[in-house]
Amino acid sequence: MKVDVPTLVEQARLGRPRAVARLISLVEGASPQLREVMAALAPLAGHAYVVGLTGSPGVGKSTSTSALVSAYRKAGKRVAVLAVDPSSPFSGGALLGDRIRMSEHASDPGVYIRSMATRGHLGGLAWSAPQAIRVLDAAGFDVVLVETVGVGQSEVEIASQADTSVVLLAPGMGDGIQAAKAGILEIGDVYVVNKADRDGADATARELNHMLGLGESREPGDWRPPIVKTVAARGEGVDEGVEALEKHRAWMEEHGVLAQRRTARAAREVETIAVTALRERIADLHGDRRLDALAERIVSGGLDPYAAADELVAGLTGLPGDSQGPPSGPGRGYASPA
Ligand SMILES: Nc1nc2c(ncn2[C@@H]2O[C@H](COP(=O)(O)OP(=O)(O)OP(=O)(O)O)[C@@H](O)[C@H]2O)c(=O)[nH]1
Ligand SMILES: [Mg+2]
Repeated sequence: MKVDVPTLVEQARLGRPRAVARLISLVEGASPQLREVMAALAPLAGHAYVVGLTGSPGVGKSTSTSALVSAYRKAGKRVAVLAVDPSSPFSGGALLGDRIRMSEHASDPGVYIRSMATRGHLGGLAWSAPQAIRVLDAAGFDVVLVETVGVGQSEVEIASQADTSVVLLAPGMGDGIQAAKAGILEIGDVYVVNKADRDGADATARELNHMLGLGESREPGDWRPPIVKTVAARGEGVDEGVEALEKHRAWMEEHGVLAQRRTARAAREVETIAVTALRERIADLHGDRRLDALAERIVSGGLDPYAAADELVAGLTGLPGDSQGPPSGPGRGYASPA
């Protein structure tokens, strides 16, 4: 069904949750009208502070998110929560628990909570998360909290979408080692050891501190990620967490890092959209006469496959192909994103 985009955007701007929900559904469903939506949103966005929260399943991300929502609400901010589930093609199901965990905010008009599934989408998380974030940003939320379950690459991906990345760990989950394995130690701007009411929280914090220190080659003025201990279920340590976030934000602003990160994020977004578009065009070529003609020339020995691919890419993009061939041997096709 065709959507009246200007009206929808206007209503979202007024904070109408149904309009916001509708726009995010357009993102989730990769609607053909997204182009129009994004054009309408572009001038409205760029104000929200985007915080990513990631960590192993059950570490306390949703509980912490809910506690952060309370803290920011107390400070008079409008807050949106985007719970991204990279493992599911359906939103809702797996995140039902989150909704219960955050139900205390359900009737607060200053809070918007939404879950989103990304699996099975072209471009996945890298494609859909920034667009959903832009919807929330344009809708006037001061803070957007993005919760992602730590499954492999997704947390590193989500970190690249946020202004500030929070990595959560909990004692007794072997999280320290897992964090090192998953590359999480590279992405945290703030570390939280949650469930500090349990044994081993100090040891986890120490281990983390040690691991973070190992790679240390920081210049004066560089950001040193703080480690905050919390009992999210009781709201303990949450104020310290907010303080760490605000410090990081101030540091980023002071050092031009915020603008840098946002520019890098936009660049990746454009890249993802462009690569997706190219890939679609290339996928459309199966059975295309141009492709068949090139293939016939390869078979007859008149053309090598790299030169043929160059010709194809040049024909699709209007750009000359890369005649250098692939950087790392066969198999790295033109359509694969970086
Ligand atoms: N003891 C203790 N339990 C906590 C604390 N914070 C959260 N929990 C509990 O840990 C469980 C998981 O919390 P969630 O907030 O759902 O964790 P999550 O990281 O969002 O989980 P997924 O979204 O499933 O990955 C719940 O039963 C919480 O009540 C805490 O500080 N201490
Ligand atoms: Mg959760």
